[in-house]
Amino acid sequence: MRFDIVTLFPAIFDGYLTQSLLEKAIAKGLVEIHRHNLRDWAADTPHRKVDDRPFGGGPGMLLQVDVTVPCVEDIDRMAATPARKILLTPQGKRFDQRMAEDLATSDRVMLLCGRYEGFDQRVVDIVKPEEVSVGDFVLNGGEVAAMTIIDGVVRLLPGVLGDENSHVDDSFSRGNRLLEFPQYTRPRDFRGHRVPDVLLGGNHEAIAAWRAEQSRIRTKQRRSDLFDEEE
Ligand code: 6GU
Repeated sequence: MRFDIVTLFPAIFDGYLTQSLLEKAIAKGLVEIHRHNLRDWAADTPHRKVDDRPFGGGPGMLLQVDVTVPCVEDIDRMAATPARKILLTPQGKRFDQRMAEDLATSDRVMLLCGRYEGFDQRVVDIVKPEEVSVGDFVLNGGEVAAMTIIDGVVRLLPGVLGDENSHVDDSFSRGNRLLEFPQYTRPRDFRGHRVPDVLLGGNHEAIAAWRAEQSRIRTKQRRSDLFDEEE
């Protein structure tokens, strides 16, 4: 799977791409991540401007359509097939596990990271990206959101995680829309905080029932909205 990231701050991704799981996935050839500095598409003036003030007034600066659209078109031509395009914005559809699972089936995803007040609306009208948000809060730019999406998608690609099934039981995954149950390891007793007896008894049916019940209790207490969600 190939990701193309369009950003004014490619260096934000430096540490992330050289971190263990991503670095290994890249080394194995399971994923390619290409960063593109939007400024490289700026007109060749001394300041290489990529943004301007909004018509009609208002705070902040907008990323310009005549810089962004040619950038997207050029990147699309860098591989055999055009990319599925995602524009990161707090105005977008909320990213969730279902979207991660769907994206993991794509060969190529382009992530457009906004800064300032965002992109000129005509970028959306012309490129027709999916607009995606990672939650109901405001970030300084799309870069951290793009990393969130890459992180959520890459771990679903076959061969990336050590154990092929290790994401099947994850909270929110297809087989499980509830939160995970609590887990314990040694020591059995730490300052009087004891591991629940059922987990030490070796009765696998009882353990499975306890875990299912704990998942239900947690989900009801913390995320009752997940119970109302339809498939
Ligand atoms: Cl995708 N971008 C920005 N700037 N803020 C956000 C976001 C995205 N998702 C939630 N907040």
